[in-house]
Amino acid sequence: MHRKVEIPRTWKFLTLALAIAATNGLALAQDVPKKPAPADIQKHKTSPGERYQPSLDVLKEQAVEQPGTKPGVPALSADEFKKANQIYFERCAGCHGVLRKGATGKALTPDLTTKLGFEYLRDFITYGSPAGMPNWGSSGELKQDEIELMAKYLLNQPAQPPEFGLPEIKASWKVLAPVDKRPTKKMNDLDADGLFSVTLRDTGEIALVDGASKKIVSVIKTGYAVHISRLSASGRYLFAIGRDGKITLIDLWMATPAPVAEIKVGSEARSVETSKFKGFEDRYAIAGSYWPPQYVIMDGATLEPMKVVSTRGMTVDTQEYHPEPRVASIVASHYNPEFVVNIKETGQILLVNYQDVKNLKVTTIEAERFLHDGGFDKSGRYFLVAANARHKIAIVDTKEGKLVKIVESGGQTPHPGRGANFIHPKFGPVWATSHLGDETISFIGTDPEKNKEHAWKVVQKVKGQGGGSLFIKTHPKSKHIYVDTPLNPEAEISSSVAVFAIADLTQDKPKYKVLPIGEWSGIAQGQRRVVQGEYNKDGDEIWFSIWNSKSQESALVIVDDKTLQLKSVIKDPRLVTPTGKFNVYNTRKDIY
Ligand code: DHE
Repeated sequence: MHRKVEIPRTWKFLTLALAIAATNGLALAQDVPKKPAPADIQKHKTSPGERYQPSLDVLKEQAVEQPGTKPGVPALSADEFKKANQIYFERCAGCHGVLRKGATGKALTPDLTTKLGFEYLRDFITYGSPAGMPNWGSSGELKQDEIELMAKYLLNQPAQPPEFGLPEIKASWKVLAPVDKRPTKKMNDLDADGLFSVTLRDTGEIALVDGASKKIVSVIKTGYAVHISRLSASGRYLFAIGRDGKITLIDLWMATPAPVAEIKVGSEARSVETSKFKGFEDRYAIAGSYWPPQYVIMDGATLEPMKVVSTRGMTVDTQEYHPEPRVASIVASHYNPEFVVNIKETGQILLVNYQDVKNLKVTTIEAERFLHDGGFDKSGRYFLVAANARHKIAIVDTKEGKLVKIVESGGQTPHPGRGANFIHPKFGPVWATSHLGDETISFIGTDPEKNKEHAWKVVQKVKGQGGGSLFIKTHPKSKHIYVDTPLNPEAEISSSVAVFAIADLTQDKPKYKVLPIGEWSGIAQGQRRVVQGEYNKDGDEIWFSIWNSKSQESALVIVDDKTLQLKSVIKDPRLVTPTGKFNVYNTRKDIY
């Protein structure tokens, strides 16, 4: 059952990027035959790792000024320009950058594209490349006229979406309930720590689900295609961020939890976090944007924007200027009054000290390019983050404010989510990641005190069901590790999870059990992708989302962690496209 993954064109959940494989440093001019032979075309299906690229769905809807056309370059009408922009931001910008100056993919600026010419670009977009560029034309995803339009578009000057500075951010800021009008004590009898905030991706909402009764407490409107939820240190405030950069601040003390403030921090965003260091609990919030490339520090109770900081700067390796390095994951240090901000394209990890926001001190740690997601080790001191397109994990000591090490992850395109921490029977405390590009699950030693010989090394690699994994999960009270595979093209694999018994990891090739979560949901339609396990507060249940399309039925499936049996299924017409789930207690305490 260990299969390398090639994901088919039919994957419609995520709009996909025009992927030139960054990892291979693919150069248009060198690799692409003008008229590829049909045999070649068959070969280049891209891997989930290459296809799991940002889709700038919000920017695609935004009006962008059309640059003038230079002599000798085919002119585009206003309608053509608008359509080309939509295609570009939805499918291409994730790899090639908003400004076409390159991100994980190559630059496509007119100085380069005009050398290649219209016919070359048209054929390249049509047939793609075995090294990773999707064959948009021969796969039928783009029509002939759309391909020709894109070839012309690439010969023209890039569009420049507007910046989003403090005036725009401030104009979007709304306090719906001022602090002095909010409750002074908890006004409901909900077990707040037991709640789950469930992302309802395609309706732009979160559902608050009670952990004990499994009933939906409320469904709250948030930003577009809401991405993640995070909790304030006290557990009172819940922050949800949409892809459109809108943050919704929800007060869990209200009789019925409801939004008390909202703000938009950029045009495209994915991450939000709040201050957790002793003495600063709940005081500040931070959010990072993909566009414009910046982070914003806000007041934790009102979201009042205090400081906007650009992330434009030099790449860690070649030390060249990058005009749009996106902000990927952000975590709040427990050891210092700092946020750990991961800058994707430059590979710099910023420790942003919020003690004095006016005189902001930022420590810039050289890490590795293409930082994406990550989490703390068991002690909460070390932060491990995947440089996914480089197949590496960078480790930071948040106490000393230093890079510890960068290690090969041991597989293709690590994607840990926040990772999973447990005590390995042979190697002591480890942090685990699964991979998008293959079936590898890697365990990295995290205890430099008592298990020094294993610290910061991949101590063991085991094989799961296949590639296309996004999230791995365990809990301090659990004896199991769960690995999802929602992006695996095999329906059977994407609708189930693999579970390893921690005790079995003494074996060289430990076996895993497959839980048919999709089947357990009782839903017959759709691909029933099973995504992101999340434990309840007590650590005796793990919840999975059945992520179908918007028009199909979805569900939450709850597994008894001890017996690995189905415990319950939550179905409700309001549960549309559930993806991430965030238990209040585990999220605020960084338990994973
Ligand atoms: Fe995510 C976390 C970016 C697609 C579900 N996602 C993150 C984080 C980033 C990110 C930077 C870390 C936030 C943090 O910790 O501060 N995600 C991106 C993308 O750029 C990408 C690849 C494409 C895009 O255009 O957004 C992408 N992500 C997805 C999905 O398609 C998923 C599966 C479904 C969805 O809801 O969109 C998805 N991402 C998640 C989830 C987390 C996440 C559930 C939080 C995991 C956790 O345990 O903390």
